[in-house]
Amino acid sequence: MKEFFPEIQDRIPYEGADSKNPLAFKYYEPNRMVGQKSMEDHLRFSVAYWHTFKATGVDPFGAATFDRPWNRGTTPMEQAENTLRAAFEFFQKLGVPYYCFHDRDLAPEVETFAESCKNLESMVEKAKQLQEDTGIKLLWGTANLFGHPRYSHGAATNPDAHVFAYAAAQVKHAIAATMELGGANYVFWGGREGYETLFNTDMKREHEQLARFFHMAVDYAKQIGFDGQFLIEPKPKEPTKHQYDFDAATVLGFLGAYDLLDHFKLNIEANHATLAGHSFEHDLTLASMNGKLGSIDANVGDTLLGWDTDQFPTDPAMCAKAMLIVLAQGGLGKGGLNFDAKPRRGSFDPIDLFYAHISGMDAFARGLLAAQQIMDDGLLDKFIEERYASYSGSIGKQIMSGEATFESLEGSIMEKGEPSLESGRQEMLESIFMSYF
Ligand code: XLS
Ligand code: CA
Ligand code: CA
Repeated sequence: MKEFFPEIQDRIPYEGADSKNPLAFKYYEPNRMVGQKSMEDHLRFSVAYWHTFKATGVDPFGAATFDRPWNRGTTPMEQAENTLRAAFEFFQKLGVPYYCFHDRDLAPEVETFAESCKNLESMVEKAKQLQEDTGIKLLWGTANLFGHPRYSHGAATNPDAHVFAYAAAQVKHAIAATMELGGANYVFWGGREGYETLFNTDMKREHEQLARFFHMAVDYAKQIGFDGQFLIEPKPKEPTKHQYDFDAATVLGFLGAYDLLDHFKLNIEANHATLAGHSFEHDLTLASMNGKLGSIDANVGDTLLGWDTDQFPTDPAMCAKAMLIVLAQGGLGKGGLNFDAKPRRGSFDPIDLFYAHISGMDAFARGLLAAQQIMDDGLLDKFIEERYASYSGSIGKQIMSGEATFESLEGSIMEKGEPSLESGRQEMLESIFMSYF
């Protein structure tokens, strides 16, 4: 069978930290035990079908640059089949256990809805066979509800109920496809669910429509017995000026308000957290502390650019901060680290996809090793514990148990007077963190 990555003969090897070979792992050693689990089980890496196989390198100023031989077939379905073969060759050679897709990445959308569904079913059948042959699994599936012009004004939040219905029909098939492939999760990213101007938008109504859509998805999953985890992926802007799923806190508030909290967790993307004006670790913590960190889109933005650049992560310190949160919650469960990332437009060769993923995997493997060490040593945790120690003392206990009142606290302040001040020791803690690299 024709190979699409002939430069890579075998699986990418692990060569250790001293290696200078860009086609080898320096830190990612899938079977190495870190704490109680192997690296592979901690990190659960996944490749994003859309960026890695379907992105073309087109930007607002210029044409496609990416050389992707699998996208050169004669018919759209032939291209889809070649892409699937290239994808599984890539997953195996790279050594990743998972992948993710949108319905329209896997199978082309054509003239009629019925035909598009047939294409998807046929591609799912082929993907299922390749999953069985290789042991590679689906981390999550999703539906593309933003690319086609019909979704210009949103999908579930569209002012036209006909478009809502179209989106519902499409998601029905995307969930079924995900289930057929044993997908561990199903993702809802807000696409164009947001607005450009309130002159033409009824925001309350659109929120209610979105909630109805999610309830229907929950009902459908129950009906067909899909037991994967539903995930919502927050993003503050782009493509719309104001996306409804702005950040982790906004999404959790929305789910609570519409009685949906029990059915969803969050898929936190690094680049989306920073676009919302947060750090990656802020949104991870917000999700995790609410028991809602389900999965991660592992990428990074550019500090000099204010949009979703979806670059590969290369900073082990950022990855360590993320992995500290993941370790503290006992792992990602059904979730994983999905590289929702693409090489720059000028990195157009197929082999650039290997360089990019290898460095992203190494950054997270290095981050995991540091995070485990930091956790085992316990210095940072101990500092935080001691910082809040007064809440285990008498006043603190009364405050947190609900026993204290404004009046009782006034009494205690009359007696005790001014509190003594403690340094937050930020620079000391930063220096401890840095010592693990
Ligand atoms: C876009 C999102 C998208 C989701 C899947 O910004 O990251 O790719 O992850 O629809
Ligand atoms: Ca994403
Ligand atoms: Ca993104």
